[in-house]
Amino acid sequence: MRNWKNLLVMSVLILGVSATGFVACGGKTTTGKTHEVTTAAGNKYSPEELTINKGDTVNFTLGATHNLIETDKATFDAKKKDPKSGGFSLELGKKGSKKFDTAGTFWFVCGPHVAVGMRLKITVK
Ligand SMILES: [Cu+2]
Repeated sequence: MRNWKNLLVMSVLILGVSATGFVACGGKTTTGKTHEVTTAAGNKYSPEELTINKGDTVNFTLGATHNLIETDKATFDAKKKDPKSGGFSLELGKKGSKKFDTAGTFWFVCGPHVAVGMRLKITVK
């Protein structure tokens, strides 16, 4: 009788752990790959250009003196920092991520260093 009880407790524990594992797995909706963008010496993003697939996510890790502002191509080309309306941005030294669900080209600049060319271009295929 005591052994049977232990078996029951064990079964419940095992089922509980399996159920938790299933939920953790099922809750993950990321289907694409994850890419990393950091900042590097010489006031640069690393990499400065990135090509990814629709559904991929980019993790950004910024050094303390760098931020990230999404802009449009004209602003990017002119080395200006006017933000794109509704665009993505990160403050100085922050971490963040963005999932890219639509194909196109996405333009980002660093506010303090865009004048010296600190820019990031992400192409989503
Ligand atoms: Cu910078």
